[in-house]
Amino acid sequence: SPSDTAKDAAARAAVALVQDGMRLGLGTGSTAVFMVHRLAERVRAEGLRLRCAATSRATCDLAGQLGLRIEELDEIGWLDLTIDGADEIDPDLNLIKGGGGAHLREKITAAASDRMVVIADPGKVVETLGAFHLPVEVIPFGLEVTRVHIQRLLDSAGLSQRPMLLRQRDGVVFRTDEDNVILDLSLDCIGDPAQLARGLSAIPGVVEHGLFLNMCQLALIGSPDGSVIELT
Ligand code: DER
Repeated sequence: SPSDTAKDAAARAAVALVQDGMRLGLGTGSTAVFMVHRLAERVRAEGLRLRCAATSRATCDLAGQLGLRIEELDEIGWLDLTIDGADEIDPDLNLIKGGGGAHLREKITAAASDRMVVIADPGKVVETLGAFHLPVEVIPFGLEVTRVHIQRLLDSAGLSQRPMLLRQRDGVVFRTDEDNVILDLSLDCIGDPAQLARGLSAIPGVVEHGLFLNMCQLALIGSPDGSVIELT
């Protein structure tokens, strides 16, 4: 499909940045799947020696099946580059991530990297963050209390009475790799992402939110015709 062509083009452009001996963070999601396949092709073709940390069990399993050497982040210690997808990318390269439910490990991994490169199709590029729901990973204990705290925060930010849905998958409550749950906040438009990020992080039951601010240095946006635009 045109979207797959765009994702694969972005994935190939990111994989072209990988150098022998690099320590890599491997992202999660459908665009990251293209990236892992293209990376495995390069490793097989060129005998690249890489150390890779996965941002989810799903990515770990896929990478392992494709013959990539996967290690725990703590075994590697620090990464040269993390390549990951995004749900929204604004002009400052601030992101909403978490559509695939992996944003906690993704943020830890990106924060353990010298560089974060995002790969995406054109539909992810927005003027203002918020049209995509904002995922918030929450400890199940005290979930309803946490909801109250989040609602009060949103009220204070002029974002009151917005849906806050407990994410389901296949009819049951979705659980993250850490066995937490996710509240998806429908905010439409986030005027001050930094303020919202600070407020969410201060709520006791909140583990991590999907706002990735000042973390991405380059976004590779693939097109259905196979070309790639670089946003920096
Ligand atoms: O869950 C995530 O953060 C994913 O990276 C997501 O944001 C992008 O997934 P996609 O490449 O399938 O759109």
